[in-house]
Amino acid sequence: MLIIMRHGQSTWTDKSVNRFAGWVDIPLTHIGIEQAKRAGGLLQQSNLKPDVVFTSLLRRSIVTADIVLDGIDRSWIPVQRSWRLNERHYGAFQGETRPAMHDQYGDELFATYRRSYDVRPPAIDVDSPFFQGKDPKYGPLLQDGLDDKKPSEIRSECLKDLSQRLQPYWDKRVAPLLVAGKTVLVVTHGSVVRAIVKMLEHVSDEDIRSINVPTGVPMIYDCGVSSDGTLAALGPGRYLDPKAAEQGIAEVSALGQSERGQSKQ
Ligand code: DG2
Repeated sequence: MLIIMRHGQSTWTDKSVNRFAGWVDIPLTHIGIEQAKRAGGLLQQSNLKPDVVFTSLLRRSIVTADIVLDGIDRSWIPVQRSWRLNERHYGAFQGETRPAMHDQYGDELFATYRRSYDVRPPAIDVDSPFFQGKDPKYGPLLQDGLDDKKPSEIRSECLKDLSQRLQPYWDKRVAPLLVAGKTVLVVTHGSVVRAIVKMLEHVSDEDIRSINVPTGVPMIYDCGVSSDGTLAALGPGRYLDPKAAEQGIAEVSALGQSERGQSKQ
């Protein structure tokens, strides 16, 4: 079984701040911490016991996972962290507010940069304080045995780029555990959840544009094995708290409003 969730609310998904984060390593808010505790409670109520947990290298994912596991008394399970589970690199949008970018680029282009499958936001300048080129997280210590990409060189990503850097990690590290019948918890980011939903549910490039992911609500996939021995989802993902998910999805969508109050993703 796969339990997948976006981290709890971060300081930059708080609507009073409302900045694009991408690879900027911002913390959870108090609300985000409460969401993570509630997510732990939901796992407890459903008697879900992860055997292993995966996180990104960003503290909003790591701290959320720690709180969830503490809540179910499973802080001891093995953890695997990877930049491949990081949020999509948001390029030059990192550190900028959503309303300002909406107004600068207009409804269509803003929606395309935010939700399309294959259009990257403009690349971040290497001198930007929000570029991670020198961040030790992405430096020489990083060895995931999948040498196809240098994360320190990434300057912007679309969802397709994210899916391509995620795929080898998913195939080698995550999927085999699910195929072996383990319960796997993945605590990650909105775009990574979208990429995994796209992959498991065969969502089209067009339809993925309309999928938003709430903060801090676990979603479950029952997993099986297809005839060729690979992982197959046995049905669509289901949120453990559909009402909270619905509210969270509406909040994510509303973050994209322009300063003039137009509503477009
Ligand atoms: C958000 C996604 O990612 O922003 O990078 O700012 O899941 O890490 O909070 P997350 C970010 P939107 O694409 O929803 O605007």
